[in-house]
Amino acid sequence: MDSKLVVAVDVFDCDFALDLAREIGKEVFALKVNWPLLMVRGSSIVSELSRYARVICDLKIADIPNTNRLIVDKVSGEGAWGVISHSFTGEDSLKSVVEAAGDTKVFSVVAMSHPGASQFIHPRTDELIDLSIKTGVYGLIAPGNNYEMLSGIRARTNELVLLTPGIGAQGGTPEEAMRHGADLLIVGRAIYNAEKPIEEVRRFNSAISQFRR
Ligand code: 3DU
Repeated sequence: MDSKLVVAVDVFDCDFALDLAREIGKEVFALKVNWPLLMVRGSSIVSELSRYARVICDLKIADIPNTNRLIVDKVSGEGAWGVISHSFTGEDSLKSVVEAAGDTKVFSVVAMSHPGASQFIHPRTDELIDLSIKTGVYGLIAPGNNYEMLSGIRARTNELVLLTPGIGAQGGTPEEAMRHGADLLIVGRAIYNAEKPIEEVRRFNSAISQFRR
C-alpha cells in the first residue's frame, strides 16, 4: 500500500484502537501511538497494533541518555517501526535514542504545531535540525499547519523524512502540507472520530496521492 498517511490513535479504549487498526491498517503507511494507549495497555499495545500496520511510538522522549535507552529498548523490543524523540535535550540525549533504536526509525521534534511552540522551540528550530542531522535521525517532526515553518525545515534538509502533524483538527490541509514539503502526514481526530474512518482514510489518501518528491 503506497499511502503517506500516519493515523494517530489517541484513545484510551484498546478495543476501539484494535478494531480501527483492523479496519484501516492495510490502507495507511503507519499507526501512531501516544501516551493514552500506552498508559492504559502498556507497551504490548505496540506489538498488538503491529499485526495490522507499522507502528510509530510518539513518546517525545526528553530525558537523560540512560532513561532514553531504557524507553527505546522497550518499544523497539515490541516491534515499533519508529519512535519520536525531542531534540532540545541536546546531543548526548538524542544520540542515545538513535543508538538504542537500531533498525527502529527515529524522528526528532524540531518544531511543533501549537502556538506555544513559538516561545522556546521555534527560535531554535534551525539548530535543532542541524543537531538532528548530525546525530543521524531518520526524520523530523514538522508542523503541517504552519506552512512557512514547514517549508523552512524542508529547505534545510532534503534527505530527512518530514513527518507532519497538524492536519485536519489543527487546521492544516493535506494538499498544502504536501506542497510545502511534507513526506508523511499525521492525522488523528479527523479520522478516529469520523463515523466511517475508512472513508476518511481513503479521502486523505486520494488527496495526497498525486504528490511526489
Ligand atoms: O490533531 P490530531 O488529532 O490530528 O492529532 C495529531 C497528533 O500528532 C497527536 O497525536 C499529537 O500528539 C501529535 N503531534 C502534534 O499534533 C503536533 C506536534 O507538533 C507533534 C505531535
